[in-house]
Amino acid sequence: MQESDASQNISNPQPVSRGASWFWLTLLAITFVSSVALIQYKEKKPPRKPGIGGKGSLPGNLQAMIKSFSQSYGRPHINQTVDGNPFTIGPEKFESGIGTHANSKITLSLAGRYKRLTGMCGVDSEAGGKGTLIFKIKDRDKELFSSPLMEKGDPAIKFSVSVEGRQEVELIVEDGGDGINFDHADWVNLRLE
Ligand SMILES: [Ca+2]
Repeated sequence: MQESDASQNISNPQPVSRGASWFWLTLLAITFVSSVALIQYKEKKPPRKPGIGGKGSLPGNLQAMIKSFSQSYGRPHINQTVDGNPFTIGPEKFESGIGTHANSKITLSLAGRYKRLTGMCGVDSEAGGKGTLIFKIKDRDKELFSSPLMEKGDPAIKFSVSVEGRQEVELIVEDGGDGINFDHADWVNLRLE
């Protein structure tokens, strides 16, 4: 009886075997697709110049247009203040932007592809003392925007400047004439159109 049962199992193995094959093939396919998706996700990390901190990306991949930067304290952060915190300017919170510190110059390479740069700027509240700043947007010697002297607690100021035909613009933060102590500066809600 035992021999007969065994031969029966061997002579007709297809239904069980085929089902198992499909299961393993499906599992293999899911694993492969998941691995490829994971690799692509990792490779899609937003392009950013080495030395810039922060997290995520800016609208239009603007962080990839940062050609060079310099500042007197710390380093620029994407979507964070210079100290790595969420943005707070006066009474408002912001999620998107570049956190920096006077004296600061961030050069954006636009390659003549955009008409307008809009956004807001202000002194971040994270510093212990009262920062004082002036924000400017320039194309070398040509000044496109200048804020009044801004202090910690002041609401953010909006700007909208024509950048039509310009190859580069510089986001500049000056110390307001009294040194750079507590001069935590935020460029927020930046958009290129
Ligand atoms: Ca200052």
